[in-house]
Amino acid sequence: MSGTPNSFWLPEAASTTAAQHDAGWSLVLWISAFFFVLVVGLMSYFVIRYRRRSETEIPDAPDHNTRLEIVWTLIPVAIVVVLFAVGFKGFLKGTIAPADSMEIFVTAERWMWTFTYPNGATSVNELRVPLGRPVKLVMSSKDVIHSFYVPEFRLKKDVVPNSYTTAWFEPTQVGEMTVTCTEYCGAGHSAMLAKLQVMPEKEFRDWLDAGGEEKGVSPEKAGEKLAMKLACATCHSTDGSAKTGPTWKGLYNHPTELADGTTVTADENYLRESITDPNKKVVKGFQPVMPAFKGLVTQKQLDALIAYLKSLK
Ligand code: HEC
Ligand SMILES: [Cu+2]
Repeated sequence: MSGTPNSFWLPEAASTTAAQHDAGWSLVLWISAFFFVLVVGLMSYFVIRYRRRSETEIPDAPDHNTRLEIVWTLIPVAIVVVLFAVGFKGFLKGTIAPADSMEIFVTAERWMWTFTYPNGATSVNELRVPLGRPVKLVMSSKDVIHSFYVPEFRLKKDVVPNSYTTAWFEPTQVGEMTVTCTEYCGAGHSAMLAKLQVMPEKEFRDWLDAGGEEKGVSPEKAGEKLAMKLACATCHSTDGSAKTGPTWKGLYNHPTELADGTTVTADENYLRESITDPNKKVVKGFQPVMPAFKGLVTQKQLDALIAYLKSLK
C-alpha cells in the first residue's frame, strides 16, 4: 500500500468492510463539525448581540421556552438513534465472520506474532492471505495483552491470554501491509510488527503447500533473513553489545557462562537448544525471557539460523 504512512486523511481502504466503517466515521465527524460551527457561531453572535451596553442595564431574567426545549431534545435523540443504527449494523457485520472463512490461528507473545494455517503450516511475523476470500483470525496471547491492528482493513482487536478473540476481514486488493501491536506490552512493543501480504489465490496456495519455506538461497543468507523476520534482533545484537539478550558476535565455539555457574561451549547443539528451549540453559547475567521457538521453526530453518550465527565472528 504505497503512500499509506504519509496520507493526511484515512489510510487506504483495502477490505470489504472498510467503506462502511469509513462512512460511519465520516457521518460522526460531519455531524460533530456541523454542530461545532452552529454552537460556536451562535455563541459568538449572542456575545455581541446581547452584550451589556451600559453600567446600569439590567437584563431580563431568562424565561422558559417549551417548544425550544422539545426541539433541542428531539433532534439529538434522533441523531443518536441514527448513529446507533449505523454503528450496530457495522458492529454486527464486523463481528460475525462469513461461514466460508478460512481460519488462521494467531498467537501473540512478547514480542512476536505466530500464524498457523489450516494445513498446519506456520509463519512467524508474516501473515499471508489470499485475495478475495474472507479470513477469520482466532487469536490468543501467551503472556500479556496485545492487540492486532491493520489500519487498511479498519481492523483492531485485543489479543488476550487464556481466551480466544476473533476478527475477520476480506482483502480487496493485492499488496503488502503491516500488522502492529497496539497494546503496550513491554520494551519490545514498538518492534512487534508482522508483514501482511495479500496474494492472488493461486500464489497463496503454492506458498502454503510449500510450507512457507524459502528456496535457492544459502543457509547463511536464509538464516540472516529469518533472524530479521523472527525479530531476534529485538533482543540480540551482532556488534558485541548486550541488549535484552547476549550479543551473537563471536558466540560460536566460544565458552558461554551459564546462570548455574557451569560453562558450555557454544557448539551447534548448544545453539540449537538455545533457540528451541532457551530456558534449559540460561546465560549468566540475563533473564529467562526468550520465547521458545520449538515447533515454530522447521529443521531447515534451524539449520539456516545456526549457519548465520556461526558466521558472526
Ligand atoms: C524477547 C527477547 C529475545 C528474543 C526475541 C530472542 N532471544 Fe535469544 N536470548 C534472549 C535472552 C534474554 C537470552 C539469554 C538467556 C537465555 O539463555 O535464555 C537469549 C539467548 C540466546 C542464545 C544463547 C546466547 C549465548 O550467549 O549463549 C541464542 C543462540 C539465542 N538466544 C538465539 C536467538 C534466536 C536465533 C532468536 C530468534 C529466532 C532469538 N534468540 C530471539 C532473548 C531473546
Ligand atoms: Cu504486543
